[in-house]
Amino acid sequence: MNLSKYSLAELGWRPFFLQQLSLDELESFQPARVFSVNRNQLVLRRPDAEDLHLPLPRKLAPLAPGDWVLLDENLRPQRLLERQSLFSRKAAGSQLQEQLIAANVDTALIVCALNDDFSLNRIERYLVVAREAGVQPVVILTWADHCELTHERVDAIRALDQNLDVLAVNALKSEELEPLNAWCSSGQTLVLLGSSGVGKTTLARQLTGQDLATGAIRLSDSKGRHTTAARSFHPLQAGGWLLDTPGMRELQLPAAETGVKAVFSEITALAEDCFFRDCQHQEEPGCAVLAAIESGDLDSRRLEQYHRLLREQAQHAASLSEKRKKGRELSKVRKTLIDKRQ
Ligand SMILES: Nc1nc2c(ncn2[C@@H]2O[C@H](COP(=O)(O)OP(=O)(O)OP(=O)(O)O)[C@@H](O)[C@H]2O)c(=O)[nH]1
Ligand SMILES: [Mg+2]
Ligand SMILES: [Zn+2]
Repeated sequence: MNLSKYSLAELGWRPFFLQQLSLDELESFQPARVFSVNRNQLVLRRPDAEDLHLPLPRKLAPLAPGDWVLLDENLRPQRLLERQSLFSRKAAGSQLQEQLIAANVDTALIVCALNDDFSLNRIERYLVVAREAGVQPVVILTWADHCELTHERVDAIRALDQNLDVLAVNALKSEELEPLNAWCSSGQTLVLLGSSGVGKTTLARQLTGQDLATGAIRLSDSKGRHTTAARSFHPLQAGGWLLDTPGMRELQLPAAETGVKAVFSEITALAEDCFFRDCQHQEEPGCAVLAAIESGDLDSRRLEQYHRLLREQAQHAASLSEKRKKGRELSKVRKTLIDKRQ
């Protein structure tokens, strides 16, 4: 038998989850953490017990890796506990569907390579997703061994947010990753985010000591080949848990107005001084944001990206609320039909 040797606290259990249990649940239910989810199977990890492999429970909302569920005496999942944080993205190729990436994450390692693929716009996009999820971001720049602009690029990211932790590394060298241990201690949950080929699995190999598969990038354009497909947690050598994710060709934002406003906090602060309360910072007179661009205090790239991300998330938020409205109308029609039958 393959018993888990972890305690509840080591699996990431917190008072936040305990507080959600009723007295009855405390007596007869046990918590378990979702360690991986795929199309039809769920793996749950429990303290001092074997992992459970179950079909996806239909009565629970869609589950994400990292979720906590309560099991009844027959080890059937009965309830999903409220999440402390949730990462989602707009599912590729779909207008409406949101794809759950990970729940109850403490730190998001946003990975970007210091090669032709480097992009401040993309880092900002990931930062928005992290802030929206309520998760602390740490930016890791890989391929520092092949880059002559490392210092400039680190400075450019620090200029986005003075409090942001940024680390430039050669991901193949474990000693360069030691500063990351600060976020990896026992009970901590981390997720790796970034495009394909930036070195997420290379980092995961170093931090977990496991032999995970990586893939060579194309030399012509530094693009990866989408080597990682599954999503499941790996134990970190420093004690926590790490979720490696498949590289995303295009991370499309879910509804994320709060995240955008937080990542572009200097624009949010300037907007307080705009003449019009609902100023869109496009061409209005008395716009403090446009004045800051004029005087060189604000980079016009920042404002363009702010507008772009706000627009993108607004489109998704609008289509979601349309979908919910349609859902409500449909359930009203169903109810009327049922009422008529009775
Ligand atoms: N020289 C150098 N090579 C690196 C570095 N980081 C990653 N690589 C190489 O880049 C290639 C791609 O790395 P992976 O770790 O598979 O990338 P990934 O982000 O997991 O890619 P997907 O799974 O496709 O999303 C591998 O050949 C790595 O050895 C680095 O810092 N320096
Ligand atoms: Mg990978
Ligand atoms: Zn304005």
